[in-house]
Amino acid sequence: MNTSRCNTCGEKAVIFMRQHRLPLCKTHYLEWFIEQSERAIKKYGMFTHHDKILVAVSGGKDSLSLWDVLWRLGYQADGLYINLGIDGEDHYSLQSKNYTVSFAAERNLNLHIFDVAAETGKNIIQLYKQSQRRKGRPCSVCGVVKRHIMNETTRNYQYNVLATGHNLDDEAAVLFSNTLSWSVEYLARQFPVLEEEEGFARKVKPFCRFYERESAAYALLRGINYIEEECPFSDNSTSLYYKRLLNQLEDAQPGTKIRFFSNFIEARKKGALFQAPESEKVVLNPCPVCGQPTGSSGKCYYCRITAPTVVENNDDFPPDVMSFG
Ligand code: Q46
Ligand code: ZN
Ligand code: ZN
Repeated sequence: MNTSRCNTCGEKAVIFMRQHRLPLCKTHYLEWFIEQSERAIKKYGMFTHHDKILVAVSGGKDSLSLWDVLWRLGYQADGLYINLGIDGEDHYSLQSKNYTVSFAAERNLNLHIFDVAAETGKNIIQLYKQSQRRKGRPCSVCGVVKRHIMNETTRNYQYNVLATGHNLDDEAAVLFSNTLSWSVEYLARQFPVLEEEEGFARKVKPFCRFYERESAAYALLRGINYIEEECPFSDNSTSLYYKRLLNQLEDAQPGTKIRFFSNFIEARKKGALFQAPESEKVVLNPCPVCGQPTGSSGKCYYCRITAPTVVENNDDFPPDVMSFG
């Protein structure tokens, strides 16, 4: 097989996807990427052209590519950018916001901007310091805050569904982590679609079958300007470590990641795998402050960490391993 020539037209290939044994030129890669996105949306019944979709956008390649693809496919997709206020040397939040705002303006798309510091009085680092979880990185607090805001915005503005740009590398790393610890409750919830339930909006991940390099190639070839730097706190994270391990396996055996994830999803679809026992299911109550569902008997964790006083109890702190972070 000539891997340097496009499989469709014979022109010079710009990408070779080893797991599919598929070389493609720029034109046919962009077409292939959009077709595959549409296929995943239909395969899992994610949404239709009648639905109002909210895309969580971070300014990175995955979420902006997702928004671009949905826009090109004619879906009604608005964006939500959450300004976390992470402004170290690289001005990460400022830069990522600028990329997102320019992207939306160029395409005349609607963008909601939620500014954490303006809304709660503190940026994500300050909320983290106040939360008593001062060791390590602010990611667990950040995950709670982002999930809360995404859910609230989806519901308050009556979007039918929240779409996130998680790719196969993200999903495989989460699956790997949850499998290593046999976190049955989280394994039972990992799927490309999470249906609406008890105050939680419907969530979908249309890019869950794309390798990270595929969404990066799409953004690059499409000419999307995105923030290339990762959040400064993502360095040395466990998820990055698992991604590196999975990449080593993938190098040795192309297709490992897609098989690992797809075979799990197929088994989940048959309903045979990882049903969390009824006795272990978390009972959810509405938070007395914001009304969102919480496993706690009082205020939800978001309301406690965004309150001006220090959090007293971290017993029900959600772990990092949840799919939507
Ligand atoms: S934004 Fe937030 Fe991530 Fe940065 S602080 Fe951690 S969780 S790494 S996706
Ligand atoms: Zn071609
Ligand atoms: Zn609350």
